[in-house]
Amino acid sequence: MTASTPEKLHHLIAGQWVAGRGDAVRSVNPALPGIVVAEGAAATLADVDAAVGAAAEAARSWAGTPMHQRGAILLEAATVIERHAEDWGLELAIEEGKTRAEGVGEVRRAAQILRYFGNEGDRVAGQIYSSPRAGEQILVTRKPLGVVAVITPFNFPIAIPAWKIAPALVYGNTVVWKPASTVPLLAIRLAEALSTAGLPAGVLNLLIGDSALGDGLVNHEGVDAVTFTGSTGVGRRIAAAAAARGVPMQAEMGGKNAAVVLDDADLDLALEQVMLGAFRSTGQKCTATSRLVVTEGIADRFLTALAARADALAVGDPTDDATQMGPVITGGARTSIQTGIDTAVTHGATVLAGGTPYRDGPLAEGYFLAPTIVEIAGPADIWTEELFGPVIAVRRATSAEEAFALANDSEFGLSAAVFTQDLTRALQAVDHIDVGVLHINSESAGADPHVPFGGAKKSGLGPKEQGQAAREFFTHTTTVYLRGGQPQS
Ligand code: UN1
Repeated sequence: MTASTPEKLHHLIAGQWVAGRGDAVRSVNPALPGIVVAEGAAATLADVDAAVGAAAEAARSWAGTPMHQRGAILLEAATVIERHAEDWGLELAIEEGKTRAEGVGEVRRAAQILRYFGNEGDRVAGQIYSSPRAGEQILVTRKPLGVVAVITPFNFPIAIPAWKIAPALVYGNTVVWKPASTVPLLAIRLAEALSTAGLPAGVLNLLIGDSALGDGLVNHEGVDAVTFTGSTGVGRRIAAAAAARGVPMQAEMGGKNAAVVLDDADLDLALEQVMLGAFRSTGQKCTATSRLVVTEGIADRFLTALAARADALAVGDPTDDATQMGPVITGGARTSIQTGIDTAVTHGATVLAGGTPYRDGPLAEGYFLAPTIVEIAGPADIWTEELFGPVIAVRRATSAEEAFALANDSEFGLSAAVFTQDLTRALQAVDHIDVGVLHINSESAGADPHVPFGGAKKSGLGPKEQGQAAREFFTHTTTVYLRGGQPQS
């Protein structure tokens, strides 16, 4: 790609696009870090005040708007997004670093999520219980929470915001959103789509800035709930802040997701899916495959074939259609992931693929890492700590039982993948592997909009996301004991 003029960053407050007055903020192309993608000035704490105030002011009338009308705006925004899938997908690849095909796919996925929630008005809205008293019914109705703070990560710059903002809005909440400061351009695109679709002023506010701005938002007294996806450290800090203020919070955090390949697996399928799970989006998904457990009967054969595929993966500029894996998001991420690999090697890990930094040429200039596979024989940091990059830590197991135990050997429990053709083994995996999302014979990443998404153990806090699970978080219930005006006996 060629250098072009950086996009100018703006914030959306009370329906107005405004320039910031804070520190300079810019996103760069992680494949060619000399190229600035978007730049401007960050929002300030005064902007947080203004945005929360605008969201609070818009809340009553938005909550009073029929859900079908709220949904119609999401459906229209989905159409706008779909229309821009190719150009916004390219921008996403340039700003975030995933391949163009993945970028376009993600933009389409955002549209699909908006469509799912856009149709929520057609679904069941509450419950009715029978009453032990004559002439009475008990209804459970749902109401919005109020102003929701939405804090989103860099790795899905439009899909994750869509899956938080769409349910927040359709259930009648108003939103103040702070995206990761590395991907502001795609945030602006989503906000533009919703504005173009007719979202009233103040219902969605967008503020771009660093984590201090996020802290200001989360701690703002006008915020009624917080939804967050990102690192475990930040998630726990935000959860503590929300708990201290007594407001509901939902945090999707780390993963250290295992793929388990048993002796009886379809090995070609497992190879393909482990590659996708580990290296798509350069391994920067909380659902990525970062651990691999193989049973002894197929271990040598499988690992040799997997290492050959990893070595053959086309790493390069994500806008080049031949590229299969782009860079990681920042130079800091590249350094910390490489340090994680180096530490494992120092402690005795065997490198099966990759492992060493690119020392010259364009891959050394961009934030690239080689697809890396290391084998370990026992406990190691690379087995327990989320690196959020293109790295698989491998262990061998002597039985399916041991393999499932190794899959569970993590404080996280987001997702796992099990490769077997034996139904009994698959059902044992369902019983024994403690995760929020389990894939049998498919990669560990991926999430459909109509089903619950989220982790077990320390991967998440609060209700799950997506589908009907989203309703649990974005609404509260009022139980109504409903009688007519006649005496009951
Ligand atoms: C996916 O697996 O396609 O931050 C989605 C993340 C997750 C979303 C994963 N919250 O990577």
